[in-house]
This record gives sequence, C-alpha cells and structure tokens, in this order.
Amino acid sequence: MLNRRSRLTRRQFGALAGAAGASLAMPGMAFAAGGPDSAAVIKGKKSGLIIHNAKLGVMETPLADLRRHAITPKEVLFSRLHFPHEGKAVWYGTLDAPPADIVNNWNLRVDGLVQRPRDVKIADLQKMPQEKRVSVMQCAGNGRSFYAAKQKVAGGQWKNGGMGNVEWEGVPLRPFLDGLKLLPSKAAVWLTAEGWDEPATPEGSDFAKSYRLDDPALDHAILALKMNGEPIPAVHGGPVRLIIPGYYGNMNVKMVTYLLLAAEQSPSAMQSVGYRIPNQLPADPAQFKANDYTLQNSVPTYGHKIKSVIFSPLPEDKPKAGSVEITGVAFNDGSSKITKVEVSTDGGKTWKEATIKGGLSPWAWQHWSLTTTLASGTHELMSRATDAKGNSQPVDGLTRWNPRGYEWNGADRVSVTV
Ligand SMILES: Nc1nc2c(c(=O)[nH]1)N[C@H]1C(S)=C(S)[C@@H](COP(=O)(O)O)O[C@H]1N2
Ligand SMILES: [Mo]
Repeated sequence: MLNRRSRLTRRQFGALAGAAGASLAMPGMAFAAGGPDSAAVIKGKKSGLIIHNAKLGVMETPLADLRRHAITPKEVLFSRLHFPHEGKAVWYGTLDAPPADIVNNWNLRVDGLVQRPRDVKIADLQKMPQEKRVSVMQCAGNGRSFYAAKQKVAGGQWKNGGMGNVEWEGVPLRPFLDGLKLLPSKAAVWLTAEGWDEPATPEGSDFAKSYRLDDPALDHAILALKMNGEPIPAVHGGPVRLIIPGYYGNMNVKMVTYLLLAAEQSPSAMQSVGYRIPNQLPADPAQFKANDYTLQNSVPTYGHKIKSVIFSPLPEDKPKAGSVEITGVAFNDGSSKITKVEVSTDGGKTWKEATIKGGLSPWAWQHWSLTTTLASGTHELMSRATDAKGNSQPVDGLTRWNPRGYEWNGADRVSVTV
C-alpha cells in the first residue's frame, strides 16, 4: 500500500526532475586517483570531504572542517542516501534548492487509519506557523569504523564526521496533524514517514521509518522546509523533511511524501531489519548476523546515545609543549542536560573535569573545554560525557559491539604528539 500510494508522486517528480536537471555523471566530472572528489559527487560540496560511496553520494566531514562552524554549513555537512540515483535527475546531486516546479507539485499524503486522508502542498505548509530547531544530525553508523578493533562491521567505515549541528525550520508536527482533522481511529498508534526516493529494484524496500505516536520526541518534531535558513536541498531532504530533534539521522526522513497513521510499524526493511540495536550488547559476532534482526530481539536506533568528540587538538594540529586547550562537543537525545565532560590525557588512567560552555538548544551539541599542560611526547587524549539522567559513555565502546555497527559512543580517543 505504501508503495502504490506514493508511486504517483514519485513518477510525477521524476519527470519534473528529469526536465530540470542533468544526469549525475556530469561531463567533466573530476575523478581523482582515489575516486571522485566530494565537490564532483554533489555539486556545491566542499572539496576534500571523505567519500564513503560516490554512487550514493555518501560522505563525511573531516573534523578540521566540522569544528570551524557553530552551525554546520551545507557545503561541509555529511550526507547519506540509500538508493542509486544514476540515470535519474541530478536533483539530489546538487546543493541548489529544488526547482520551483518540483516544489509546487510536491504532494504530502497523510493517510492510514483516519476518516479523512489529506493531501498537503508545500504552499499549505508555508502558510502554517514555523518553528526552529537546532539539532545534531548524526548517522547511526557514525563511528562504525571503531568497532573494527573487535571485528570489522560491514558498511561505510565512518570515523567521527558523520554528524553536524544543523538549524531546521518548519511546521511543528503535532499541531499539523491535529489541524488536518484527520479523525484518526484509536487503533492508530504508529506514525510512518516515507521518503520520495526509491530502491533500484521493485523488491527493494522504500525508505520508511516508524515512531510510536505517543513518543514524547514527536512533541518537538517539525516538518522542516528550511535548513540553516534556506530551502533544504533535496540531498538533505528538501522540499520537506521530518526532523525529530535528538534522533539518529535515519529517523529524519528526507523528501517526505507520505505520513501513515497505522496500528503497526512499517514492514519496510529500513524499519524492521536495518538501523536496529540488539537487546543484548555486545552481540556475539558468531551468533548474531546482520540479517538476524527481528522486532523482538532488537530496537530501532531512536535517540542519540550520549557522546563526546574531541575537536582540538587533532593530530595534525601538532600542539607545542606547555599549556594546551582541549576542546570538543558533547550531545545526547536532548531529553536531559549534559552535566559532566571528563578529559584524560593519559589514555584513561586519570580524568579531569572540563568546563561545559553550552550549546544552541537542548538537541544541539554542547561545547566544552579544558586547559591543561602537555609535555613533549605522545598523549592519548580521551573525553567522556555524562548527562543528568546518569547516562555516560562506555570507556570501551566495544562493549556495545553490534553486527551493523550502530550507535558507537565509546569515550573518544585522539593520539597527539606534542
Ligand atoms: N528519504 C530518505 N531519507 C533519509 C535517508 C534516505 O536514504 N532516504 N537516509 C537517512 C540516513 S541513514 C541518514 S544518516 C540521514 C542523513 O541526512 P543528511 O544526508 O541530510 O546528512 O538521512 C536519513 N533520511
Ligand atoms: Mo544513517
């Protein structure tokens, strides 16, 4: 049902996009020795981002670029898409705003166990009251490469740059749904959001994610029309993206064409097999394989697990002996304050408390800093955050090993030579 209903919109959009764009493999596209440069993969991206999959436009931000901005600009923000867009229009191969004809023809269908299904246009959304949310956007696979110390996990080998601090603006979700007067049945307990993009083969699964309608995180959710003050480029979810502040990237469905109120969560593999965390951690690599996930033995990657990342010094900064300021960011799902960040300069033997400088919202990353003295030699810097609920990062992130390598939140480690 999901597929059939949204196909119309998709076909319509495909035709429009085809007229508006060129193919992704643009003539003159630069292929460097190690593969194409980020600026050639997605037009407008800064050169030198770390490519994980050129065909899908998957790339991460080097920390040296990430730390320069309070709000992560679109030019450096990591990107992740699941379906190849070869042969389709270039509309998500660029950071330009989606063209007017695409925006004008966009249809958001709200349907399911409701008496009055609705079709909503972008112009309708634009007329509704808008709110801003600054929130960390982070792929659940961010940090996946660090699990390799136990056993390498398939998928993009993300370091720490699969995240950004982004300002979104749009229509608050709950008032939006109430305002539509859908007259939902009491049996509707799940909300599913589906994106416009589609798998390469018809057997593939659409990008659909489900949330319990009573999830308090939805109280802050918006249907975003703007990212960092501008219309959202399609590659980042324009013309309309569901933003659930504090939730992992995959929960923030881009290019939303369909909202379904239902008794069950989506059977889409993106909800029922992918992006899940086993109930028992660490999982045993010999016992639990990447396709063994069921609704019973695992949970979706909803809210960000508490995490901190060291932004400075990075190994390439080559700090001089003496007084050194160690800085970084920390965040969680936004439901409680980050109360403590501890820093070690000796690989975790001793810890000192950093000063928390705060952030732009509860869901944004919080800056912290510690000035200390470093002698000549190599130092293993570490950081570890704790929140008001008592959640903190495992010193050894491998204790949360899981077959798909999600939710890495081990204490961060940077080895610097002074
Ligand atoms: N429609 C759609 N939404 C999507 C995806 C996708 O492939 N299609 N990828 C998800 C994943 S896994 C992540 S990490 C984020 C990435 O957001 P970004 O590319 O804007 O950084 O988008 C999410 N929303
Ligand atoms: Mo992701």
